[in-house]
Amino acid sequence: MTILAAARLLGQAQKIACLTGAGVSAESGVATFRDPQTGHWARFDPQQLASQAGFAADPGLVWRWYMERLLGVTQRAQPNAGHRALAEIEQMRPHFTLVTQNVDNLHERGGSQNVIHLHGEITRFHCNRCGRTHDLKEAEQTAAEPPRCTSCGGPVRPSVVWFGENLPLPAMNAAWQAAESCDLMLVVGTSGVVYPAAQLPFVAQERGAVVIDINPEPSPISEMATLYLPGPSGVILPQIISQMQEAGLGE
Ligand code: BJW
Ligand code: ZN
Repeated sequence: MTILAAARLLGQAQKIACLTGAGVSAESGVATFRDPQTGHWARFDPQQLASQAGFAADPGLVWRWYMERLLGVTQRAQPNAGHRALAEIEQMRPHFTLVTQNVDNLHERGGSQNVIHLHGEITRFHCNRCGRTHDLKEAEQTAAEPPRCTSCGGPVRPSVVWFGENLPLPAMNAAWQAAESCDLMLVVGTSGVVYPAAQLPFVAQERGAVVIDINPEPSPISEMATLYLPGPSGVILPQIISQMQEAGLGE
């Protein structure tokens, strides 16, 4: 019943914004951050691995952790049914904006055309001192220490957003615009605890949008959502699409 309600709401909405988090990639074998057993932060200290202070204290440790994750994402993980379903909704509905906190690029590999990356991309690199972007060869990526910048000699780092760092302004602006102007926000696989991204569903709701949350576990967003669909996104999203197609709600 709730699946049908979600299909109807998605089929009727004029402008849809979607916010995704690590949960959408969980079924691709990519670890989330806050799962109490398998999440990154269950085993590692975020301040040590995802902050300027951590990088300054031990650049090699941070570099190796990210490069291991990069290998996992590029060589092992494949987009799952949830990524593919979101790409399909983008094709079915005229105004659909996908905003992700994920750095793994699985949305693009799953067929999504326009993806706004709030927390950067693990496949890109820049100098931590001067900001110059770098393309790295495989040998540089698998080195034990971060490569040095060819312009200033500073350490190169993955182009992801660490705690205490500002989010990329163009992505922030685009995400805020999507949240303020949508009439439906679909939230998928985020714990909704990291700001400013977690603010987006509230921005949408304050402007009168319907909020649908898909997550096996309740979160602050499922509590405020118009519709909460408990379950894995790789199962729930394809079910919604089937209902949209059955009811002729896709066009
Ligand atoms: C499934 C599923 C399935 C599982 N299907 N679902 C106090 C109050 C408020 C804010 C702050 C504060 N103190 C500091 C701040 C600011 C801070 C913040 O929000 N901290 C809070 C944690 C307290 N934010 C920042 O620092 C941000 N910058 C900023 O605010 O700049 C201004 C500023 C400047 C100077 C000083 C202070 C502020 C930057 C945030 C950057 C976040 N970076 C990371 C790492 C990125 C790089 C990397 O990949 O390593 O981003 S942290 C990590 O969390 C990552 C994620 O994008 C982000 C969000 O996590 P997400 O995606 O929600 O994952 P999980 O694991 O939390 O949840 C997964 C969910 O999926 C769960 O709910 C599962 O149930 C679900 N799930 N299987 C569907 N099959
Ligand atoms: Zn530099």
